[in-house]
Amino acid sequence: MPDDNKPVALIGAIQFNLVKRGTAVATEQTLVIIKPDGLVKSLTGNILSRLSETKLIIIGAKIVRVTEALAKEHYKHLSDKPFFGELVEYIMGDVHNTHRVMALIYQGDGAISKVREIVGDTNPEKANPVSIRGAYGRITTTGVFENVVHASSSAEDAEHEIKLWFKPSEIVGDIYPTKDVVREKVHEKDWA
Ligand code: IDP
Ligand code: MG
Repeated sequence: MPDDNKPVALIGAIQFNLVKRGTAVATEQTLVIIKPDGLVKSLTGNILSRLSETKLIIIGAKIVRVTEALAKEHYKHLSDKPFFGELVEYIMGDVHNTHRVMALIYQGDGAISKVREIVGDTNPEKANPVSIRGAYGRITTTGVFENVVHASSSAEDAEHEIKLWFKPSEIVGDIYPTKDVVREKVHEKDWA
């Protein structure tokens, strides 16, 4: 019996798997962020359940307090937009008075498009009503799309975003090349 999930080819860093009807689908990783509105609306469990329909696996997950620097880097492709300032405040949690987001990495065949499909269109009013954004997103009076979740939109974006949000040690598995670094005089909190 052939194993459908057995890797059949390695092309560069991308591993292709044989899936039914012989189609090649890349094993991908994608970054998902449950934005502050998703957390304050108590949608975390619902969103995770919806995403579990993909049968992808979670290889990293954490609650993050988003700094201004992280927010600006994450949305740097929109820095010339009139809503950029409000977008940064939104992802930092200033708008919803909660300074938390949940960041997750999903992995599996076609992960990027599978997650985007369930997440829905950027504009919550144009998104499929049964998608997460279509069901729970809204447009604010000032025009920002409060769309509950972020999901990477390409393999290039996913790699950049995963490296921005996660350290190698926070991810189960080796997804990108790493290097050993020795850091001296690093001050961090430990349990007292
Ligand atoms: P995406 O989140 O679907 O990948 P991007 O274009 O990368 O869409 O935009 C990032 C975020 O910026 C969106 O999720 C949304 O919150 C906000 N946004 C994008 N375009 C607009 C817009 O035209 N008006 C208001 N907010 C927007
Ligand atoms: Mg995007």
